[in-house]
Amino acid sequence: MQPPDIALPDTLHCDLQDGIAVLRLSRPDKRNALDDVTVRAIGRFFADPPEGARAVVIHGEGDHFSAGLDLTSLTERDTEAGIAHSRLWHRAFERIAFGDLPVIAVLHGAVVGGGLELAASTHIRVAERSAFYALPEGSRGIYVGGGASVRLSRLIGVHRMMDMMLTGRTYGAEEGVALGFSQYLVEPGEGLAKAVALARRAAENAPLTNFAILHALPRIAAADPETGLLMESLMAAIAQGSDEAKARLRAFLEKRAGKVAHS
Ligand code: 1HE
Repeated sequence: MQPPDIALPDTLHCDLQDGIAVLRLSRPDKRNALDDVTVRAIGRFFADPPEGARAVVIHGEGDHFSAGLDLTSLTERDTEAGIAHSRLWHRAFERIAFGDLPVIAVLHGAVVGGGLELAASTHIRVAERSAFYALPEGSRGIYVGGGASVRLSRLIGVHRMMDMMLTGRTYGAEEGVALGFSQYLVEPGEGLAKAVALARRAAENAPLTNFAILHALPRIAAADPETGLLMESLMAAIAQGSDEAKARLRAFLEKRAGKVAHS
């Protein structure tokens, strides 16, 4: 394990393990509630990830992934400061969603409010059976501000999100995997190892392919179909033209590369 080459606050820790940066929310006494310092540091981390990192895993210390926004910071904030605060979260999470590296979240315990928004900005989510999802903003008299209206509504559907906010409905890990909150469901304590294994796999892809997956795919999916199909053709041609693609295709044709296998 190597220490990262960037300064982090006490609420965040990072280890670099063979090209995988493992970022830990580290404020378990407050259930990894996210204050401004932490959100800003998350933004800086993903804008400039540790040298040598090829994928990132993010997880939470203690019994919960994250209790969301640090509610102690909210009582004094006026409307103008509220907009700036939400935009701070947007900038930080945009750097996760549209950064240079695949990001995999390990979810356990409470994944609520801003914690769920953080999870929704990652590319792959691995849920342990203890994970549960909620948007308590409805009952706290506030509104989501960390991107859930855009990202979570796309993952689980606008009306499911409406229900969560209007009625306080929560979802558990098992139903969550069927509904799009996570792509994987694992036993308690197995999430980190699973996420690191997935990160290693993603890190083996050609960098240009990962660029296309992280940057082109979500934009194509959000575009009108005609524009999306054109963007897909352009991206496909760019990827195919790379030396790495040619080398990988040659390796397959010469029987030096693995076959697709279902396990
Ligand atoms: C907190 C926070 C927090 C806990 N801000 N301090 N988020 C929420 O509305 C969720 C609020 N939290 C909870 O519902 C529960 O804490 C949990 C279900 C997450 C965990 O329960 P539990 O029994 O393990 O912990 P606890 O005893 O409730 O909390 C332990 C301590 O953490 C306690 O402080 P202490 O000084 O009394 O020990 C809690 O006050 C503190 N704590 N959660 C501040 N969120 C960009 S906009 C996003 C908008 C939102 O995210 S709204 C959702 C906010």
